[in-house]
Amino acid sequence: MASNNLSFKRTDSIADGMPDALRQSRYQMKRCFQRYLSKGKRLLKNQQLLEELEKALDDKVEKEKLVEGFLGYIICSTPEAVVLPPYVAFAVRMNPGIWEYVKVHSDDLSVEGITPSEYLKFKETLYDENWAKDDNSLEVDFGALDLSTPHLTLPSSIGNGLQFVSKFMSSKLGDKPETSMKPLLDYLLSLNYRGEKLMVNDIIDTVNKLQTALLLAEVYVSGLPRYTPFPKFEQRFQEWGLEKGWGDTAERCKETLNCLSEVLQAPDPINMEKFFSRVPTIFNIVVFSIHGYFGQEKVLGLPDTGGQVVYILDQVRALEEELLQRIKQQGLKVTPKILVLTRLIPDAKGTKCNVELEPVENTKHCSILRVPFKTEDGKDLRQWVSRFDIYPYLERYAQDSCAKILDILEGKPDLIIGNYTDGNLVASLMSSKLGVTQGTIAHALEKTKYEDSDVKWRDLDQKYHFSCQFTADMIAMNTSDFIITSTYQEIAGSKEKPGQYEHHYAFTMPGLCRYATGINVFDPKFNIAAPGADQSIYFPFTQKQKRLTDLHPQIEELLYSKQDTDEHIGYLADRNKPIIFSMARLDKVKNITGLVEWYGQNRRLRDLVNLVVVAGLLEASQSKDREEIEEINKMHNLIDKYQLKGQIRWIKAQTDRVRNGELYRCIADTKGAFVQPALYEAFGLTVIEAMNCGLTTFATNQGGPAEIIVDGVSGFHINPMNGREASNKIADFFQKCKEDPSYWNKVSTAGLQRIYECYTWKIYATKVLNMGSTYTFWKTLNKEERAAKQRYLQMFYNLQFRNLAKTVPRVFEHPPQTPAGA
Ligand code: UDP
Ligand code: LCN
Repeated sequence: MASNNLSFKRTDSIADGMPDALRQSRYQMKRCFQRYLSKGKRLLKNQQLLEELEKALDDKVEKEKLVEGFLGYIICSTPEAVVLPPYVAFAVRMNPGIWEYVKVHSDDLSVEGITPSEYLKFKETLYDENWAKDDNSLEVDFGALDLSTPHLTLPSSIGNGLQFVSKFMSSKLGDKPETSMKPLLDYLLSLNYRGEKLMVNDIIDTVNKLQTALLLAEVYVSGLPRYTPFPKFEQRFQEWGLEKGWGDTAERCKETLNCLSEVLQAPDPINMEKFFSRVPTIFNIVVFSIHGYFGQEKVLGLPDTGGQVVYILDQVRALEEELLQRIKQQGLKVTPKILVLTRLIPDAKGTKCNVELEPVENTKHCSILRVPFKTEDGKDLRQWVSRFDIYPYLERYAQDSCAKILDILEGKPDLIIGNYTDGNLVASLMSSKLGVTQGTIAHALEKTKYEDSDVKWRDLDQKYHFSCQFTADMIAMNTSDFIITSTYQEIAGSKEKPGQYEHHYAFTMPGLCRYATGINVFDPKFNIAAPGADQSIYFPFTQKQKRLTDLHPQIEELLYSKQDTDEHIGYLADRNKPIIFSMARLDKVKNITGLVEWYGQNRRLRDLVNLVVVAGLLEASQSKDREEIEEINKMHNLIDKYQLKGQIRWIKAQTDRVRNGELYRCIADTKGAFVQPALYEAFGLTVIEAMNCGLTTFATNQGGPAEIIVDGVSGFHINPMNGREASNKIADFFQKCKEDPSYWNKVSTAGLQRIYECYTWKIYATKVLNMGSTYTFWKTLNKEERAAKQRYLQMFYNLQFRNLAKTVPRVFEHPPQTPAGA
């Protein structure tokens, strides 16, 4: 719409630039505002704002000028506006993360900049006027407690918190080394493993002494053969005040000593980051993933149980590997431990979710620890609980799991990582109590999945308990020392669309709480660390010697047998055609039925390829999940309506990951493609699984996949809102492959390259452990302000969250609801 070559400066504030622009098009804009006001009080979304603007302009040339100019640009950049005659209040998003609020008087077109809080009050008036007008309505401003935290300023840097923190620390600590480096010395002095000192001991009590010791030690180790093991010179180190942890060999020690000397002399971000990647801070980690069925087999596809489980099992394996390597290089003999805390479900539905302690396969030091929820009278709660109804159990769960963890680890963990709202809240409670560094991960933030779920919270609360969920999310985001996200878009979206976290910047739940600042995406706590896929399972189809040929007869049956069974329906009459394949939970948002419909409607695509989908259950009578039942019925109707039998195979959810890996490869053998058609996907593990197998991938442009794939290079984006366009794009690809078979290989290879460069667990684990050690130091730098914020958060938890959690019925009093889908 609006051109990028506008004459005004983008840095000008809207409140400054808008009056002139309105004056220049006064006549048209008055008409436009009349249209905005014509239906009285209301919330206008971007599309409506633009439509009304277009309708208000009749002269074609004028229209183009205006739409291409500053006003057009502002309106294009306004996700929503509140009409409260005679005013229209605009929430303008000029760039990712950057919002400005203005109100315009529709009579004289005067413009006034307003605060987020004022804007939110405007908005609340539409839903709860008395509350909006009440001066004493609950308003929370977490930003007011972050005043001395430095913030990033460039939208392009959002998500690079770690680098920013290293840069900031370099300049801050560089001021007057003797005093400004004292916190770093204190941090080093605090390092220990079970009470045994690491890196430095109490002989070193000033920065000067530290510098001297480093110098002496470096000269000494430089004279030793490179591979001299640390114990050979440990005693000399201790005499200088240095303990173990610098390295396993003379050479490694020398590098670490030199790195710290450089930092002390004149800090620079590169040495700073390098030093923190070597400091022995993290040995024991606790990961919370509470809801759903957390297990290693037969769980995927059960209610509330999807990618989060896969992510965490792979994550802890990768963290263990990285920890072991680091501990060895640090010259320590420490055994790390990683505990995944989940709920123990006595009625485990044939899974191992009723087992208290279970080792994680292919690891030596990772276990799943299951702690039960308690009923009000202290008994173990037997049944699964939907993630939407989980809130009354969490506080007690935090206490019970804390006791178990301290017992098993024989002390505190060094890092606590939460997952999703429930895990993050419990992680916050525990990290505050124990004073341990905390990281949070969201997988999906529920607020963004449902339009206007904040202002309309009352309508949805009985079913989803968003009052609890959004409050818990706010507490966790603000308590956490760092936030791990899978993509940039998860934090700050794109030029066109706000990100999931960005949606929590300023928002309101009328009648409950107004968040004047919820979370600011320019906070340096945000970090992108994308997950990978287990490369021992998801490897390229071309690695012939590794292929699981034993499984081929089963996969052959799964794909091509002609009979319907309990496991699959439909068949593929022409097996010479490539297969387009999809696999997901049978939730609405995954849009598997959308894909079947696109395929049904596109004759050209049907002629070119077959369709295979792995999704959910095959019979509505077998499912207890409301959404899944609807989707199952829809699938059957579509297969009949478009007479797809002979071209489609619908296979029920598959829980064997190893076989699924081979299945992706067998689809690649047909020179087919993976299609991920979701209406919205937070990240999309299946996308990287398919790409790891060398299978060309088409994935939704709504959410994480848009960032994983470079469109037209390493795969393709499809727009799930435009099925015809999407199915034609897939058909064009297969047409082109027919004409030039090398094209398929080109895209497949580029997909693999993209994965190896950006989406591996090794990259992930390195980043996350660096976050652990750096933020553990970072949080010591402005202790007082943090302590004040912590107090505020504790009060908020106590006065707000606890009361909300009490309003959620406990499931043993009321039968559990089936979930609406994860
Ligand atoms: N999955 C599976 N069987 C199924 C459906 C999905 O094993 O029938 C796996 C899939 O391979 C992936 C995970 O479940 O590892 C789904 O993760 P994704 O991020 O795609 O979606 P989520 O379910 O977390 O929304
Ligand atoms: C949950 C989701 O919905 C997916 O988009 C992610 O890939 C998965 O969790 C793992 O983070």
